Amino acid sequence: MTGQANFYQRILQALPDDRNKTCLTTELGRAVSYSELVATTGRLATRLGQLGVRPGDRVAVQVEKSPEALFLYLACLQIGAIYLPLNTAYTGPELAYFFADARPGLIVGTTKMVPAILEIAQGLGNALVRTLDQDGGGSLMDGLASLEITLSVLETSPDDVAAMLYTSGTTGRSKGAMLTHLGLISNAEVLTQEWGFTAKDILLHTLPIFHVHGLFVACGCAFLSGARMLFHASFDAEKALDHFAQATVFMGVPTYYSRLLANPRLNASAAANMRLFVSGSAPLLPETFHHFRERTGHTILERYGMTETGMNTSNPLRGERRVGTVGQPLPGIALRIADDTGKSLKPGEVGVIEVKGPNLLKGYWQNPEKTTEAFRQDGYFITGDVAYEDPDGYICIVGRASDMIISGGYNVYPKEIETIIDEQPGVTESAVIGIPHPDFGEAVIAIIRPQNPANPPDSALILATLKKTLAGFKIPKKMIFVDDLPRNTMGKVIKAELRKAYAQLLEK
Ligand code: MLC
Ligand code: AMP
Repeated sequence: MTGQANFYQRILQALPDDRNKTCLTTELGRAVSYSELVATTGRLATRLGQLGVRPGDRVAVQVEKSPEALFLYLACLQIGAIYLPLNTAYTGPELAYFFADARPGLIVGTTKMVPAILEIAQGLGNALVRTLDQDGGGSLMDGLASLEITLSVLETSPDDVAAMLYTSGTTGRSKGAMLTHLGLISNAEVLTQEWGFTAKDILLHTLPIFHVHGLFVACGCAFLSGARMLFHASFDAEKALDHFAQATVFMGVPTYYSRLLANPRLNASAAANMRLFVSGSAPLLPETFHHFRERTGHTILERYGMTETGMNTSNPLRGERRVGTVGQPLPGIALRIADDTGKSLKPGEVGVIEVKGPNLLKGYWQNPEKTTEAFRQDGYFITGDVAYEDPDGYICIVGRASDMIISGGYNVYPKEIETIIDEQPGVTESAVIGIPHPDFGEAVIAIIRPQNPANPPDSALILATLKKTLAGFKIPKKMIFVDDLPRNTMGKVIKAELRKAYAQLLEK
């Protein structure tokens, strides 16, 4: 860890001396140099200042992946504004919640989403709205090329907030996890080091850049090592394979690996130039791990993290990458498997993962109660992930304390979906669960108890209502009507029983 507090300053420090070098290439063949990165970031920082964005202001961004979207993130860091990226799948009602909670000074959206955004912004006292499209156009960029470049980077304190990402944690509505400059710097430094990134690397970047994985982990390692990125707008197995021969590192959620495995082009010669495949954000199935090794000769390196903490553990670059484990705590991060009082358990005993280190969030935005609940007195953060430590110190995750579902690497909170279904005419109650799915790892399904089992409500109507309100990845892949739901003696629905009963529903 260096003395630099502003993450962008730390990135600038790591850039190669030759700024004409290519920093990233898009799938359309556009090459972006480091000098373009610095210049456009500086101009965007100036533009943000002109628009009245000040240090600590939130800049909410729901745009498609592009080099400009990345520069906007860096520009926010540069001026000490808080970058708030949002999944492009979020609907108007979802955005309304985030905007009302975060009160951004500036909202940047795509031209397509802006009518909906403007409507919400009006209700919030006319927050400023600008557009940024995937081709780099939009009102945010108007006249940008002629702006004088601002080169200064705000000197922030290590615990100043750099970014805010919404996550629901175990219960309730989404909370804004405030991530500090120190948190982002320390995590990017440790990963760059542990995974052996150098300026010789070429990272095939196909992840979205509105989450920790694609933005902080992948881009962080590339920026701090000077590795070039092959920047794909989204993950497509065919297109990814087109670029395998040029790349040395690939990062993805397990769904990316199962989709690659489903493609006959994946073999040892296709992956011959690669030195490292990293997986995370959801459990990697042992069968995916083994099939990938058989087909390519590469052993996927699995790591574990979360929005609130960045990365906590990793299998080793050198040494055994143990299947079914997420490796060992990263340097500088203390990890314990604890009972429900926070007391450390012995190896082999199952408890909740608690972590402590410079990587931790500062707290939840304007939510001191949830912040207090999430931390132990001694500073450990309670992740809610249930695990044990094997005799060699490798961490094996066996479940989650909450009934959160991870579908294709996106978290889904059943309560959010159940609340809407339960409000529909003819519905008494519902239980939303995750069941095994060959593509997404887990898929969302809804088990619904209708008021009149002989005449259940129209599932198409329920689906249509859900689609108006929720992002597509949260929409149940199946809805099942039942006469009753299994309950414990307290009257609570036993979801484990439902998960068991429907486990095979979507398997091939
Ligand atoms: C899209 N769909 C999904 C889905 N993604 N359904 C369930 N789960 C998902 N993850 C649905 C859409 O709503 C749509 O439905 C249909 O699939 C086609 O949409 P698409 O956008 O064309 O899908 P596709 O491009 O195939 O996207 C799938 C995916 C994507 C797996 C490539 O979801 C993805 O990139 N996931 C990565 C998520 C990620 O980066 N997670 C990191 C979080 S950070 P319909 O019905 O409209 O057709 C984190 C911390 C850590 O967790 O440790 O890293
Ligand atoms: P998010 O809130 O989107 O950051 O998701 C974080 C959650 O993803 C963690 O709390 C874990 O439940 C899960 N997760 C991340 N990486 C892994 C992994 N390698 N194996 C199992 N679960 C993981």
